[in-house]
Amino acid sequence: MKLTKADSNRTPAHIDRALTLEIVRVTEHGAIAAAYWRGKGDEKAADEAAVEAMGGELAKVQINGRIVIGEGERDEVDSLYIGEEVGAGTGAEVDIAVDPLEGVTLCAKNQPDSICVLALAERGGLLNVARNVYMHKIAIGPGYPEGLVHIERSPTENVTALAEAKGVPLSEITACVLDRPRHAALIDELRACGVAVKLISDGDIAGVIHAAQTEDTGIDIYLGSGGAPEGVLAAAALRCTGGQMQGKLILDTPEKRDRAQRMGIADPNRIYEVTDLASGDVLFAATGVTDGNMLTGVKLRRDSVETSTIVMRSWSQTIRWVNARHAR
Ligand code: VTB
Repeated sequence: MKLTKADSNRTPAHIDRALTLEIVRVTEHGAIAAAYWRGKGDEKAADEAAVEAMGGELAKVQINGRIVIGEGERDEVDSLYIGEEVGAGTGAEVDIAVDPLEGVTLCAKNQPDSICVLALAERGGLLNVARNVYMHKIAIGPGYPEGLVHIERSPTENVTALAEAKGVPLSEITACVLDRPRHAALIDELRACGVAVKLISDGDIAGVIHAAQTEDTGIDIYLGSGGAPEGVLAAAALRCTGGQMQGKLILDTPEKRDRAQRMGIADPNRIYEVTDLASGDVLFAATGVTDGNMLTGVKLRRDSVETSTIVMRSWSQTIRWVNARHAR
């Protein structure tokens, strides 16, 4: 499927492209710090290490940055909290979403696809959501007609439409789903259609991105609910790779609805398209912590450390894989 620059996800360049390499440094540092905690069974220590390293590196970047998706609220965490001003304080006003260690459990168990993630957008470009909010998500890759799938249609209707558009039988469609009891009915329905289900134990930012890179991953569609912050970060990536995504927040308590309202969400039942979740010019970077489908994990060598990062820009729709060797 050819991705053209006319793709609707492309928007004017408002962000200095030199920041592309700057954000790579930030996710590289976060991933390296977390890598020392791979397989140690200590999720908290791994996460804290990534947060501290990312925060330190972010402080050097020439931006007036504001965290809109972070580690938690100001009174819960010391660093990378929602509303924190970050960056060197010179340069463009930008909003930043971070997930310093996406897949903390994967890292603590040294399992695949734990990554350090950051998205940077024009001020106001990223949907603001609290850490504890979940989101229903659906995503497919580029090259399909707009609206081919819809979050409020049944899984059967969506995979049937997708198989028809792709020109393959349902048995050749693969759906990626988080392996959770809440998805039991979804998984049963997909299997009843003959669809192959790739179950992931964690990490649905990577899950959504995989659905947009079908030729490499074999995954055609992402379905199910997961963290809303992860949904916004995944949308930022999809703005750069092309592809369609919809999200619907799960605001199931009065507290979550109140908090969402204070964060600017007027309609709790709104269906967000990818450009509502991440709008304007967007940069996205992710560095592998553990080896995964998308990225190689950090390699700790005797004299050096190697990292593997994917970094992308919505304006140019450039996707770069940056392999770096850092002196120890
Ligand atoms: C979701 C998913 C994340 O954790 O937030 C999940 O979006 C938590 O879901 O990618 P549960 O509360 O059901 O465990 C991740 O998988 C991060 O690890």
